[in-house]
Amino acid sequence: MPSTSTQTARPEAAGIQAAAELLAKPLLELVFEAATVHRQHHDPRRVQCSQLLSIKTGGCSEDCGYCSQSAHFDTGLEKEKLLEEKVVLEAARNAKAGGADRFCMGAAWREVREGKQFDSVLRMIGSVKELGLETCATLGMVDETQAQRLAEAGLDYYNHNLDTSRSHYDKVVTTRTYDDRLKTLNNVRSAGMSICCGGILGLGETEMGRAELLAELAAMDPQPESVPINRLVAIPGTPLEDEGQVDWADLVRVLAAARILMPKSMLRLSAGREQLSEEAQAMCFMAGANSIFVGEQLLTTPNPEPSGDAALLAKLGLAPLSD
Ligand code: SAM
Ligand code: DTB
Ligand code: SF4
Repeated sequence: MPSTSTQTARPEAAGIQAAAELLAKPLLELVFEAATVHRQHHDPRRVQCSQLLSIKTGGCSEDCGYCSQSAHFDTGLEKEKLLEEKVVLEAARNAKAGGADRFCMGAAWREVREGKQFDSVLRMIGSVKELGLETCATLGMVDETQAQRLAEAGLDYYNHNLDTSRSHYDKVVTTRTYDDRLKTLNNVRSAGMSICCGGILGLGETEMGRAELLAELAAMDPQPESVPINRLVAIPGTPLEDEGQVDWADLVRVLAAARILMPKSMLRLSAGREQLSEEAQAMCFMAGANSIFVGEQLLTTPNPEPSGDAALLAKLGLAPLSD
């Protein structure tokens, strides 16, 4: 399909069908296939470790139905100002000391606006980079100029998730469109940054919806360098507070299919690890996950204890990239 854009190529029906067929395979056959692909493209004993920090929490004008930080829902979260640069730098230093190789700064913004706050974020990125960490930010929508400024400040990755399928999107978010998301991803790519883009399982989507999301991610050219697969952390007060937990086997299925469809991408077993057993996490790594969030906190919700993660990786014979 000819396209002038690197990011907005729509998945062909065949791509969706291929993803659906993978998801329908017997679980262990699928995991074996994914593990084989994983070994052709990655060192299966290495795990990339990112640490998150919410640099601007709460009060967001978007209505993402899963999010603790949307101003549309009463989740009990206190709205905070942008953190001071020295606080962010201290957190990045601690993340590095704890074994993270990438530091990801998240802001509850609908979009970036030029001004003092953005200038401050640009300085944060520069200082984190100087510590010798990879840098990542997730700040909502960005235009071409803003993406360029982020790249010039030293930003390696921009996280902007598609979250779910195009067909399910407006059941989850009404304040922006799927094409808005793709536009930002395009701007990020044009500025030469790497893309971190994935989704959330447990938003009331069907299995076909998961296939659509996977096909949408896999159709990006080039494919995202980093693909986070989040398991919904149900937040009281949000429209999705009563969604049942995604079964671990379905999470493994999606990770395995993602590994086969995006062989070179780093695949992150992302939010939702707190509620996953060690055995289930082991299966996720077997299926090709090779990246996690480390540290006690994600953005506004807890993550597994660092000591427990270190013990789990050691038990499985895995090592952080920074080792
Ligand atoms: N405001 C920016 C945006 O939406 O792009 C950046 C921050 S936002 C919190 C980053 C991503 O976190 C979302 O796209 C979503 O995939 C993920 N996320 C947010 N709340 C979540 C939850 N309760 N469970 C799982 N993932 C979640
Ligand atoms: C991503 O895919 N997951 C991260 C990161 N990108 C920014 C965020 C997870 C947030 C989980 C809910 C919370 O802690 O607020
Ligand atoms: Fe705002 Fe991002 Fe949360 Fe949506 S996911 S409400 S854009 S912080």
